[in-house]
Amino acid sequence: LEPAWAFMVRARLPGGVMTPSQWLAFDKIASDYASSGLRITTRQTFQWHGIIKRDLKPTIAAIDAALASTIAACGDVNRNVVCNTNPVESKAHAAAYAWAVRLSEHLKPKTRAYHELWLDGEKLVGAAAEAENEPLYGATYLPRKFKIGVAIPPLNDIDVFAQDLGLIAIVERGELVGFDVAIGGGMGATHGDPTTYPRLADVIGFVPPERVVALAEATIAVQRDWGDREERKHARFKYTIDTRGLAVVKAEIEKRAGFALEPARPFRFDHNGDRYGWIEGHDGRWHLTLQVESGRLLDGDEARWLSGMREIARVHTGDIRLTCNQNLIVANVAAADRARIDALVAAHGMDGYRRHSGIRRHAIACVALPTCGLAMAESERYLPQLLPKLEASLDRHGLLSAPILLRLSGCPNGCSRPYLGEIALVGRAVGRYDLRLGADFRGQRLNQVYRENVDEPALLAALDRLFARYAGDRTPGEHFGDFLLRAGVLASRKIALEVIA
Ligand code: SRM
Ligand code: SF4
Repeated sequence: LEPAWAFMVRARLPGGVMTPSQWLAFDKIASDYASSGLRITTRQTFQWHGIIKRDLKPTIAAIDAALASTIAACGDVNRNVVCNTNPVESKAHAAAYAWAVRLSEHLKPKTRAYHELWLDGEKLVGAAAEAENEPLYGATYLPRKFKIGVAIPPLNDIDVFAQDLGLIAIVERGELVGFDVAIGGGMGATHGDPTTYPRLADVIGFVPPERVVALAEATIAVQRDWGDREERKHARFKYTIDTRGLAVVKAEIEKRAGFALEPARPFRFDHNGDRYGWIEGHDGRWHLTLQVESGRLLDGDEARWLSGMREIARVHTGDIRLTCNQNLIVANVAAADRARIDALVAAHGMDGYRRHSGIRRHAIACVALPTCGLAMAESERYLPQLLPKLEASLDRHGLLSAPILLRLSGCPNGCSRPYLGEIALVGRAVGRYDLRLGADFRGQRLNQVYRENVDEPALLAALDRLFARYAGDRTPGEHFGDFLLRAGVLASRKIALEVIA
């Protein structure tokens, strides 16, 4: 007899887009096999927790039957390709999303072992097994995970500078003309080990769309061959770049791709959050963004997400999108159907975003305890306790509606991209966090440690004092992170946007 081992299963869902029938299939997996509903991740996909070992195969088969997969959602390969969820600015969104899907498909491992193991595919033996060929990843795959994201300015809702390979869509006269290429982003670090650190990607040039797949392949091949295979903590692409030098890595990518990058084109991001409520698209269809605290979809006292979204998916004719801020969008709704969707949202208490404070609207937290084996402190379960205390403090200073980016991570791996929070708590031990401050509102500047290893009373007291100063001394429209630098509370930092010729 073996213990009832429980697992986490993660789907690959490029760009976070799914049909209502896929939603219903994923929801059924949650009720049939998982312990805690559906969980939207910071990379636009779903996780299911608490899947008992004997249910792994039926769970993965059900995901496959819903025309999705778990392959490359984890592992030392290219992960879920994230893509801006902006459905409104122009047709360029559809074009950028199509490239994200193409990259995801092209860079997927080609092995048939996944089918053999999980989907009762034909067992590969003899010559068939020997003929298995992994053209990009080879026999030993990558030294470490690799992440690609596509952003469409002015929205940086995927945190493009946190990606190993960030692609910034350049749109001219409504058409996608190509992508600025940013390399070497990554969040993970280890407490007390200065050889590990969060790093923002550097912009190295521009590619037209038809070259982006070759560019991605060449970039991954450089990391495959040059990445550190001795020390796993030092194996991400960001360290390869810092060890070899940005210009050397750029030249090697160009050599392998067989073309030179063009000079980067100008772009500007406004913010890296989501836009809640209804927005009309360029084609007259409507898109409703709802805020899901920590991305956890359950039937709770205040919001009944599973029941509510089930009812919406049964009548909805458009699609549903997940965001990298752990939220969801009921997308492509005809004007005539808006009232029906609104009624279902209100009936199930899913319209909390309307009442949320500025900081609550911009808060994300990683999973951490109880399921994450690497957690040092609470994160998702702490957020609902912390927010009311921060809100009370902000309210005292007349700042309840001030938009402030808050990010919580239970350890320095940085799954909520905490180093890009204007305020961030990074777990050290149960009840203790590093308080980091001073990122910008656009995902272009890392924050800094303000207080190390503090408990809740200490971090609340420190923040209360800073909120008081911010309330009194901020300039119109000035964000909290920018204020802290201007006021000299933190050392000034450059915006990470190095462009090399
Ligand atoms: Fe993560 C490991 C959860 C996004 C950096 N991450 C983990 C594991 C699998 C723990 C483990 O290895 O045992 C966590 C599972 C917890 C659980 O119980 O579910 C976990 N990571 C998550 C998710 C679910 C956080 C969330 O609350 O949404 C996100 C799933 C994304 C997805 O759908 O693929 C998630 N992880 C991220 C991000 C953010 C991003 O990609 O935009 C990062 C920072 C970006 C980066 O990669 O640099 C991130 N996760 C890590 C790391 C540190 C990697 C490093 O370079 O050092 C680890 C640890 C590791 O890989 O060894 C990690
Ligand atoms: Fe777990 Fe750390 Fe990632 Fe949070 S940041 S989910 S605690 S690995």
